[in-house]
Amino acid sequence: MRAFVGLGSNLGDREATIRAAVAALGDEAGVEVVAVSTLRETDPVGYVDQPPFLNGVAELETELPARDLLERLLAVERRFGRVREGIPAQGPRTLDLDLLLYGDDELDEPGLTVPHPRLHERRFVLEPLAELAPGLVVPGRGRVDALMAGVH
Ligand code: PH2
Ligand code: MG
Ligand code: MG
Repeated sequence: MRAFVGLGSNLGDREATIRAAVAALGDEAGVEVVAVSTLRETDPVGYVDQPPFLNGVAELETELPARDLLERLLAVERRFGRVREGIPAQGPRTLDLDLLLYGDDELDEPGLTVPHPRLHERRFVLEPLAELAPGLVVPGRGRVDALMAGVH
């Protein structure tokens, strides 16, 4: 299955953390990293009182079910120092790995919503996604390049 993962960091050595996390994902059994977008600096969206992010997207080929892949993403976040306790939901983090797309699947389960519910309105996700796969269709939302044209 083809899957796309959002990459984000706004604490510590952001690029080193993201690069090491992508390598760690590729080391997981049943996960191959097919492509990684350019990493770009972005202003924080939502909870704005935090440092700028480095964002990108990784394209994976995986044999893991979506739930297992999500668990691997969360485990890698923890390994790279992600702390959730005492920090606002959209607040600063050493590493954020978001499951954006899992093939054409549409899933809405506890802790696992695919496509990612805010993907279509976030430029910091759409831009790197468009770099890798402009013609990709986000189920229920349309082509990535068309979505890009619709965000400011
Ligand atoms: N992630 C958030 C909240 N706001 N802003 C930017 N620019 N990049 C992010 O990755 C980001 C954010 C919650 O996951
Ligand atoms: Mg996120
Ligand atoms: Mg996340």
